[in-house]
Amino acid sequence: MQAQTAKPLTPLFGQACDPEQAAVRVIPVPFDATCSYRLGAAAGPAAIRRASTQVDLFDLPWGSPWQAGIYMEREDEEVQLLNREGRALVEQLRSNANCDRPATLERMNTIGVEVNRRVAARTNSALAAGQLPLVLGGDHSAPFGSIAAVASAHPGLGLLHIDAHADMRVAYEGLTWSHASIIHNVLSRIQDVAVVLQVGLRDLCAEEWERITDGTPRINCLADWEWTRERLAGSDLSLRIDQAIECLPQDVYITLDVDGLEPSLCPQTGTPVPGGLTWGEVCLWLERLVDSGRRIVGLDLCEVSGGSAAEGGADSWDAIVGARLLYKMIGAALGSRE
Ligand SMILES: [Mn+2]
Repeated sequence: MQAQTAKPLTPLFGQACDPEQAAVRVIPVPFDATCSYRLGAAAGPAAIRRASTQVDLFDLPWGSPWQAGIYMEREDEEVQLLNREGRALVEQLRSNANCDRPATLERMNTIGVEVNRRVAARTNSALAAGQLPLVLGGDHSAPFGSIAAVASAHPGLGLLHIDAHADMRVAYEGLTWSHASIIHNVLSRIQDVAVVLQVGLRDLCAEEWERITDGTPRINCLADWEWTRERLAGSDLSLRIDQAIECLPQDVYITLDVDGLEPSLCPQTGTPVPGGLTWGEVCLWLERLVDSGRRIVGLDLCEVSGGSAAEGGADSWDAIVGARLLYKMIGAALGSRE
């Protein structure tokens, strides 16, 4: 008997393309087990896929990025299973005083390693095919494997990190691969990442701030309060961005946690914080980065909530913004490689 063929999925942005010929490979990671507050990011990739059909294919200033071919892979069923198991384990850790904590944390650690391995493998396959890898989270633990793979291919890589949080917690809630630890993990485990520039930060602990400001040239930051002060003072924000990105090398990976933006653009995200970049500002960051001549060699978009809309229901505002942001990011990345 023949295996049942999987249900065809709506192509991203409604445009079917040859998976082998596409310029961009979108890698969905339906994983949010390490989320520390509100779940929903695991459903983000599917929600963005649905909402993307409503995005106009002509974009200013990036033109028609879809023409280069944007292929979104199927979700990895093993990651779906690991997410289900991981969510239940984290629930036990939080609510059940009798659970075997060391064993549960060890299993969570194994789950994180396996998700990283799978995301790295898909990224490496995109890189081998000459395609731009783009991870679509998932919580912010999702792209670690991809950052590692892109950094191996581009040693000396710069990381532009847009986020409300510094994500430098060491094993947050005991979870080594927590969404709140990704930048710590990058800094301590990926030596090929030479520089990190953090933008939008406004919710962090004293230890994280000390580490950011201890003078190491590897960590750079334009925190949200500095950015907001410049905006309110009427400073030339383009110039401010140009100064900030001077620390970045030629090849840049963008890791974008959607909560770096104003909560009005991501109301259902896992850990929303007041303040943040406006829509126009995040677009300006992308434009200035590309105008500076830097090349975007990998990227991810994380923490977009799939919302409560069931399959077939109305798309959430989070997913609509996510789909549009994704198109902008792809436009910028392709524009940087021309
Ligand atoms: Mn984050």
